[in-house]
Amino acid sequence: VEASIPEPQREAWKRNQITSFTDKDGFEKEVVRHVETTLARSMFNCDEIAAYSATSLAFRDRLITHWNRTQQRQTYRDTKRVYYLSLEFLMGRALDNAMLNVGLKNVAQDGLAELGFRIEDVVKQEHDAALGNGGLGRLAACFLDSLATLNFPAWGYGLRYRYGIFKQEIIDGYQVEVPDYWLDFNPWEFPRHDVTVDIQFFGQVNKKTVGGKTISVWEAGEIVQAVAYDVPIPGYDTPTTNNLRLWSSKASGGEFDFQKFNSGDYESSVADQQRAETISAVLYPNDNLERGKELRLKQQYFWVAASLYDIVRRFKKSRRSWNEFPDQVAIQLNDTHPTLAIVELQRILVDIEGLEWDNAWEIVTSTFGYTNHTVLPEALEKWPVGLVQHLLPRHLQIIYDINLFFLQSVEKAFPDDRDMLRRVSIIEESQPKMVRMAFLAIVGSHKVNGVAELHSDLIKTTIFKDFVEIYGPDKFTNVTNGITPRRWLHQANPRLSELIASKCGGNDFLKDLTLLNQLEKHVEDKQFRKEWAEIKYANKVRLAKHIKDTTGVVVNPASLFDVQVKRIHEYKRQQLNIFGVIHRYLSLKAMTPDQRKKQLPRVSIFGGKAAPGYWMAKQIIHLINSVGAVVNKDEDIGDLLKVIFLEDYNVSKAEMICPASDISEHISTAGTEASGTSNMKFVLNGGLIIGTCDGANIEITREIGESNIFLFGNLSEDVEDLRHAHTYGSHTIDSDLDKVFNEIEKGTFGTPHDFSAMIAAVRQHGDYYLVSDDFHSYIETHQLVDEAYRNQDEWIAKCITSVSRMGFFTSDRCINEYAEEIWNVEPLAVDRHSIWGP
Ligand code: H53
Repeated sequence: VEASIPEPQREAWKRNQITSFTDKDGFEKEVVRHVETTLARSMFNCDEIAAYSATSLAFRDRLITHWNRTQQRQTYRDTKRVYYLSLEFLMGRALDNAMLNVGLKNVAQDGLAELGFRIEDVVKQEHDAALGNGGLGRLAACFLDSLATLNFPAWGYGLRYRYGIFKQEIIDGYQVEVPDYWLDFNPWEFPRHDVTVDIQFFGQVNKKTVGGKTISVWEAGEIVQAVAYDVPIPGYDTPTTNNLRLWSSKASGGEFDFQKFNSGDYESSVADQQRAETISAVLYPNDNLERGKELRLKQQYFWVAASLYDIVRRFKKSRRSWNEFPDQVAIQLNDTHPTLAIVELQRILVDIEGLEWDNAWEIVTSTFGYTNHTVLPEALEKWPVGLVQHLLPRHLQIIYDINLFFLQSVEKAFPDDRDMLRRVSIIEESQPKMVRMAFLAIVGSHKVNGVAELHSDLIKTTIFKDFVEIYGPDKFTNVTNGITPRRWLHQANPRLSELIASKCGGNDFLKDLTLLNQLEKHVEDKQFRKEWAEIKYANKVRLAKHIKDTTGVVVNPASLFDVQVKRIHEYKRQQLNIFGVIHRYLSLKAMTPDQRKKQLPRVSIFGGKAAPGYWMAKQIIHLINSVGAVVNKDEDIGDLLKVIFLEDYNVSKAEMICPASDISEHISTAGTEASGTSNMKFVLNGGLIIGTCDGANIEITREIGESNIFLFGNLSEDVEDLRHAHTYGSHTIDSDLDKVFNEIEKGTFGTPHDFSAMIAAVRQHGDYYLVSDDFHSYIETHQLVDEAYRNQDEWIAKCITSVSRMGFFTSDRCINEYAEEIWNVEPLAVDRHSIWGP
């Protein structure tokens, strides 16, 4: 690296190298400097927000010097890089994570205390970076943490939405959406006004002959500028600080079109600007649902084109031949949202760089990997051919050519199966015709993976079956999801993390999670169990306080806390949970006071957002709140049952909720939840789970043992037959569930009409999600939970044993699997003692 700077200058740069603070005094100096200069305030006018801002700036300065060195090192070594393309990065808060990852939280805590602040209060000032909906976006964030921690040269590419996922308010029991304007003050991003890309839309394609060769030229109808914003991603206990580059849209040619402006057309000039800015204005708030909106397609192309331009520009600096592109670049498609990248790279190589089609296609397919995250039909992306034609005329031509060559090869290999061509065509011959993005992603990638074993098997036998025949099974693989133990244990549950460290030989388990297995030999240790239980209790007290503060309901932390927090969706079956709660309520009501005294007190806690246009999900939220309103004030019941809906579930709330659960619910209809990742978070924090044989629940069971999990319900292989029977046979509803429905219809929980569609979905419309089929097993299993919880000693032993066997579910393991099986990349060794500092 050094040799790239001429001798005389090098000395001056070295002499003046920035040195980051390492102790309390150094930290305090930086905070005061930022308060007084960057924020232009004085110590007499320093509130918690200012303390947060200054602390963040102090850590940001530190990260960015590490960032610079990491980028310099990666450029100099010029090894293969990974690019993770995701429309969502659900990062949550950055400060606490940054302090812990660089190992200076204690320093900051002491420094802030001397300056008059409690670090917990300071950390809470930060607004979540909520650029995602749910599991898919949070997975991307965990992967960034692991990529940096493992020292992989890796970049994330996404969109810098002005509005992240909406804030949820509950008013009269209903969800109300409030915009999430989060960019007021964001010290974690660096605008790069010098890194811009012009992105074209609309227009037409013309043929031109250049040097005897006919090429296609796409004349743009509209140009929008992409501006880069960089977010540093610190690894844990390593100087590696990677980059997350988010693109923001702007009218091209600066603030206004001056020509229009000067000719008096002020309004239209402003309108152009606003139209351009609309592209990155807002995150689409749907999880596992695609609605085919033109602006969404514009977002996808805008982001993909800017990212590829950037990647290609970086590659070209190394002056290698194009055939080396896949040796230098691996691009992972997080779901089908970035699939246009395949088409865009083919366009760059053929139309702009002049490569032959076949040569270009070989490069393209060797570069991309595609991760599928769902089998739900409503979540699989399809775009109307007419829309693609209008917005991206050249891309549609390329898609048709890709499809043509693909279908030709299929026809050759399967000459007797005419229907095969219709089934696998990238273009669905429907009215209107549609581009099937998942098929395009498969054809344009060298590897396709699912996110848990069952899910990866299912895609091979259902939605992608034909492609397994065409390409053979090796193109399809599994990488079971994981979570970063840094955020989800060390940061979210510091006391448990510390207790674990005391039994596992220090903090190394945070980098090698399999070291948790050392806990198992302490399971019988009475004192250890006691401390474990105390920590759980303290975490429950904290959550109880939050519940009191936000809902006014007082819950007893000695109750069993039963938690279901995730996006509200029929397939995730919050309706099953609330019907079960009603069943419990009715059972308690039917008891004598003496019988009631023997019951175990329980708090049912729900949280999660419904997509604004998902009416049924909103009804489910309303039912939960309506049940809570009745149960929580019923004096017969008291502490025996409380029903809570926590407003605005997000990453920072998850960090408080996961450590406080006794049992959490992962109860999707078998075969519908691709993986789930909160199941891992809850178990890692010493909670048990009740769940179906679905997604990663199955592998969690295999790892922690069947006796440490509460499984119930039908299996995925039986779902199809059951659904068929509902529609074509006689469909009888479980009798206990029927009683629950009757009670709702009596008006016990408010106007019955409000909930009639939820009941009809089960009784009249075929019970697609098998709520009735699984109800009995669900109720019975909850009784087993109650019994097990009564024996606290054994319960704690189960929790400890489970945690000790969770090593597999770290996202570090995922990233190593991707690196080896899909990306073929290696970590970059870090020289901590280089003259340039780490
Ligand atoms: O992705 C998670 C899985 C989870 C799955 C989720 C997901 C989304 O959040 C959005 C769209 C989509 O296709 C899938 O539902 O099961 O754990 C990460 O893989």
